[in-house]
Amino acid sequence: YAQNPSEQIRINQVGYLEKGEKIFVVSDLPDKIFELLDESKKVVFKRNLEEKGVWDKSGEKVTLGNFSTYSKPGKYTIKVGNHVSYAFEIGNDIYRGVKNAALKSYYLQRISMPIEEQYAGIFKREKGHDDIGLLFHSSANKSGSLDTPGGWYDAGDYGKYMINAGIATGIMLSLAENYPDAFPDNSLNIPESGNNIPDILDELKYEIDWMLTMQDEDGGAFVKVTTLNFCGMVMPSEAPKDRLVIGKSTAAALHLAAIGAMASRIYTPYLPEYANKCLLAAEKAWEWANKNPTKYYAQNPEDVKTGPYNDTDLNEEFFWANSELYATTKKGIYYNKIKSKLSHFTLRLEENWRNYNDNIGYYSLVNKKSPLPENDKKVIENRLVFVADSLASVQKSIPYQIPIDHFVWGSNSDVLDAAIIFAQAYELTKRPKYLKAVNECSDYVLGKNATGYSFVTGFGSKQAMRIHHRPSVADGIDAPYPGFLVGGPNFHMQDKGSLAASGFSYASELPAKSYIDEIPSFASNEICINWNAPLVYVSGFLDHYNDQ
Ligand code: 9MR
Repeated sequence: YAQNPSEQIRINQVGYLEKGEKIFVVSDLPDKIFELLDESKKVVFKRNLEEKGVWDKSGEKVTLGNFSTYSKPGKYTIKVGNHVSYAFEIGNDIYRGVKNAALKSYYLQRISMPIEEQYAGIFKREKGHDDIGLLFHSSANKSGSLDTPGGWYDAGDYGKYMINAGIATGIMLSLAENYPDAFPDNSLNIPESGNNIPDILDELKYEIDWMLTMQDEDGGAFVKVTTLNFCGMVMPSEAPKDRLVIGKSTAAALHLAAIGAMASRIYTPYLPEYANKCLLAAEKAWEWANKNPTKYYAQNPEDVKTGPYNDTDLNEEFFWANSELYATTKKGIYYNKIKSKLSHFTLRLEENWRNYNDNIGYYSLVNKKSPLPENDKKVIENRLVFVADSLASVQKSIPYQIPIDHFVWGSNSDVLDAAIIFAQAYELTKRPKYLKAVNECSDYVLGKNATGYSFVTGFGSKQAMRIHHRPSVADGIDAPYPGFLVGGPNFHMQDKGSLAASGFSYASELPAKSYIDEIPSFASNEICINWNAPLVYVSGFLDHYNDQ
């Protein structure tokens, strides 16, 4: 055999579920068959590889292997010619570790409390920012100061942004509502574990509590809390404290309205008073947004250089807020605003913070607990299944078996956001093909992709290691913080300049390979709360259905 594991066999490096789909990709090898070897190197399965031709997005000649019918748990490698893959597992708890780490990563991003060794092990760190008595930027049009503690750092930077907070918590609240058993109390080892509330709701509450502090007295919501510029690669406790409350926008208010409404519904059984508070905040934010429907945060003010999350098309945000408020209150005023749009469900790829929030609204409307009349649910269901089917046919046509072939900033999360549509279609129809489709998307981020990396830190044989994440860089520990999904291939490569300044360049500029595991690559190797959210969803979903 070749001495080292082969980079040309692209597998899910964590492993495959016993009854699940088991597909891998071979890049640029002429061989026509593959063998599955058990731990003693005995051949236990042998099949032909399927030729897929050359993929223009990666420039590779691709063949596909499928050993789905083999299901015996254990540790295996795949052999093609004299190439042998990394070792991987077949088992039913493949996603347990991934899902727990993916959600636990949010604890590590908490802003206003020390991250303690008993919960974080070697990733313990000092408290970052109190965010008490922060001044307003002129764009917020407000005097005085604001206490706005808590929440999660957005990404590799130390900002907190309402828009991204909304989409990230929205996706995970949706999981928590559909699969209340996915992260029960005591599953995560976070400070609130043991309080009789599912750990996922404890973790999300840390962010929602912060979002509530961003509401102005008139119901509107401020846009973000950041310094004027991004800071250097220092620990949170060393980072500048002169943060400002910046902007006030319709989009921020609508994200607060949607999340407040979801939270009110989902926390009612555990924290009824809190649920009430969330609903009041949501209704106030909604009223403000309807009175001020075009207060866009269209771009950063000139002196502000942090993330803009700018959006001037708020149709999705209005739909989302209306849907959640309807699902929570059943009121006709909200129903009237959504009823003509029930058949509009679609996947707008790219930038879930801008484009995917109405999708969450549809998920809330169509789920079992939703008060929407059955005939209306049917309208959404038909459309959702139609979209899932079209994505599934795209997936079949792409050699790596993913439903997208457009790779922009955060593309890894686009794959997983699409996977959530398959998950929803599975929930509605129980057709196995959708479960398989989710599986294959998940394989992609764990190594079955054109870069050969597992894009989830802490998981897989060839993991993303040098992530653009200030604490991971500054903490002096080789390993990055675990459980994070990096942005992934991004053919726009907006960070070429920063990379060049540090002596790096992308090894390939082909779209599916435009990724580099180096710290300065903020456009392909950063982590972000809105990208991890669909990872939490998809791994939570697959773990829930691990023996189907
Ligand atoms: O995810 C965001 C991407 O869609 C935008 O194109 C990009 C540039 O505006 O910003 C990304 O979000 C970053 C945010 O602005 C600041 N925190 C880190 C985010 C992930 O890179």
